Amino acid sequence: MDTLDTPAKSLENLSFDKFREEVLTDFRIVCESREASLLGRKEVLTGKAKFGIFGDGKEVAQVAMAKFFKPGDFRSGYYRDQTFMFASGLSTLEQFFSQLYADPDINHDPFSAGRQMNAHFATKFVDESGEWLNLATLKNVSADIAPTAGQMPRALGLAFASKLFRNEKGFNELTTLSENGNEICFCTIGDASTTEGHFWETMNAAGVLQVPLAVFVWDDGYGISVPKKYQTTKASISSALKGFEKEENTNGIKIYNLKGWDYAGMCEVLESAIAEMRQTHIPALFHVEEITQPQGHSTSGSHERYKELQRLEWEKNWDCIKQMKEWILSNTLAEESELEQIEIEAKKFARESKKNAWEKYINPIKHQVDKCSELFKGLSEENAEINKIGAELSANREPQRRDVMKALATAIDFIPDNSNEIHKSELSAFYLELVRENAELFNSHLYNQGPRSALKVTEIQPYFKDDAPIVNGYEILNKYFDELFASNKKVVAFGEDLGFIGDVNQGFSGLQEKYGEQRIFDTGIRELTIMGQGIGLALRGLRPIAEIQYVDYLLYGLQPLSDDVATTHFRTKGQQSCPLIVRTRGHRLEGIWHSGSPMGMAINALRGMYICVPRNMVQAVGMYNTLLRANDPALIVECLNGYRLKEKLPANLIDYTIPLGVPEIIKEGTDITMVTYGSTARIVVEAADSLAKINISCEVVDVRTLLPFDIHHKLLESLKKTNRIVFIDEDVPGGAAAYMFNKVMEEQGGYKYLDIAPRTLTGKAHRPSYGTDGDYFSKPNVEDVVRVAKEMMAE
Ligand SMILES: Cc1ncc(C[n+]2csc(CCOP(=O)(O)OP(=O)(O)O)c2C)c(N)n1
Repeated sequence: MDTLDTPAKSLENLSFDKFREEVLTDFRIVCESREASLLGRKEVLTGKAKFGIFGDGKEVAQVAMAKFFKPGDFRSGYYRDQTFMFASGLSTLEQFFSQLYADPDINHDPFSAGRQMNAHFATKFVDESGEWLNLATLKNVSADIAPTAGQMPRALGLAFASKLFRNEKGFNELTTLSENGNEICFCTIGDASTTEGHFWETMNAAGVLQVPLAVFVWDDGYGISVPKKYQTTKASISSALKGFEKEENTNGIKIYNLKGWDYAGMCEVLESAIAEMRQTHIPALFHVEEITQPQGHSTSGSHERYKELQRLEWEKNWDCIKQMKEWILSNTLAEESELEQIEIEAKKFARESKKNAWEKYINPIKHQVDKCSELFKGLSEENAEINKIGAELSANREPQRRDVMKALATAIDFIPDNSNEIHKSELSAFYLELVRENAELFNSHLYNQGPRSALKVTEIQPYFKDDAPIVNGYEILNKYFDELFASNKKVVAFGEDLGFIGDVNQGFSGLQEKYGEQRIFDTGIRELTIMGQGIGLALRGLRPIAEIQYVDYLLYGLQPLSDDVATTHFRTKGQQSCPLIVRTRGHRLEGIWHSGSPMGMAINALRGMYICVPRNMVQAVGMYNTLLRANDPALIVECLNGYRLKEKLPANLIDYTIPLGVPEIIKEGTDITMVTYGSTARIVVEAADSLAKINISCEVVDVRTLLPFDIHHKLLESLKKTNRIVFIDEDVPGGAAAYMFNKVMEEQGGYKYLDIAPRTLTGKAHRPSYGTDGDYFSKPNVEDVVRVAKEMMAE
């Protein structure tokens, strides 16, 4: 009898009831998630959504994982993690469907405002004014990207931040960003994607650094259609990684093998493994095997094409939800009827969620259609063509914003200018209103737009005392970094040879000793994950300066910059910011791989970052100052041959700022505008000096930043005066000089002020040959500039 139960017994009952409830909640979540996948696929096949990729087959593993994901933790994962998001309370099914429909309303798709394919998740890290939220109390999801394994470098950085927060005393007071570095980064990846170098570089770095990184490999045996025997040595990522495994008295990673259908087994292992990781910061690989993919890879194909019958049969029997159900029944945690009821309810809930999401998506467009119909009414009588456009638009059962815009634009074109003025202007006004609305929905937030925009930083001029010392360029940087690290506690700097010896050009010389190894440190030779470390630290609210030793090696680190950093703000519609500063050095020096200036590559790959090309170190310092007062990410290319050139030391090193997108006239003139930047600036000035002797007056303009570019059209003003213009740099023909040319000619309308053809003078198409002569015959030199100027004057 109940009343006779001992207290111990009722406690046991209580915890049993709680346990049972938890299991059934998990069962409900996995069922709902499965229904979302099944319905999602249908929505694509019937044309309501464009593409779908779903998490069916991974549900049980993900409810298990979500149990140990605590406030403060981070996830860096990929497109299979819908169940994890549902189980963590970070997504509703309705939001999941809103993203599937590409709903651009951020209140509906809170991850990307319709900018990302479905199942690309994110949570909010910064508020509308760009201030970091209290991340230590939130469950945080860094925004997913589609390139497979692209989440790995970022995951390393997010985990690495915990290590710094735990070990650097100066960070102790940043309690809203971390609770003593207790946060784990949960990373997910498909088995085939572990084939990428990103995965290996990350695992190695994690093993070396000892950071709390929990990597879950969802192993369903295929990468789309290619089986893992073609992907991974020994067809097993955990076997292949054996040499990375931590042993007594070594660093390394822990390796666990789990079965994706074994709910109880996974919960048991994860409970202790994750708790241990919070304490020790030892990274771990959870190889979750025997995962299925019931609907195949995505809506783009069917898995019957590449899976054998036997495999398909196996997948049915070992479906994780089927197995979980059997486990619940065999442990008498619920009656079959109870589970069936949950399944029925899950179906209903998923259908309702889908319906709500669709209505929320389509209604605003239908309003636009209705308004069009109203406006067309006044016109259609006199114009059969408009009648037709209106009828077609109204008959469209699933109109898109594009259809509305096309109908409006076509109708406006059809109305003769002299007829029905009122209606034409009403139509045009509505059209323009929608142009603005759509621009905000689809094209905004590439950069910060609010108070933390780098373009809103107030300009403060460098100030030189009368007796300002004249020092080497590297000494300017060295003194600056010293003051910076003393005054801004959130700044950290790292890269190859940056810590102990203070970088290959001594910018950080002596500073590790002063500010400690947590803030200024060496890394392995691994540009990709150096960028990843920078990304993770920046997302978590610190101010990293991550170094690529020479710009020639930027290519190794370019992918995460282009795909991840440059898109962070855009793909989350401003909900995440990644204020990473990438420091590097480049332009002319010696040899094919120490004199590159691939700025065309950089500006094309990195829209979403700013690109600063200072001509000297005083300029560089001002740019660091500007960037550190804002949230936008940037690349700064210092002049490799500028570290030993003498410069005057400003007295207000830590205070002055260089405005981005504002060129500086470094020599005034009236005959030719010479546009340049970086190391070429000195060459052009030298040429201009000698041209002055033969009465050719050149105006030399240093654009200072390539992104943004001359936002106030200063170059146009110069061109209006000279009517001749040449763009000079060291990039290949058609590179950054062509970009500048395009900006001034087309965007600024510079062609109207030309007396002669505009020109570019660039490096050769090949990389520079070695040595002094190699440089002379490969890159623009003083004589080249003089020759071009003379030709232009003779034209
Ligand atoms: C860098 C890159 N290459 C190729 C693709 C195309 N692609 C998308 S998913 C995928 C297979 C990934 O398989 P796996 O890692 O096992 O994950 P699963 O989809 O099976 O969960 C491929 C090749 C991509 N997104 N990114």
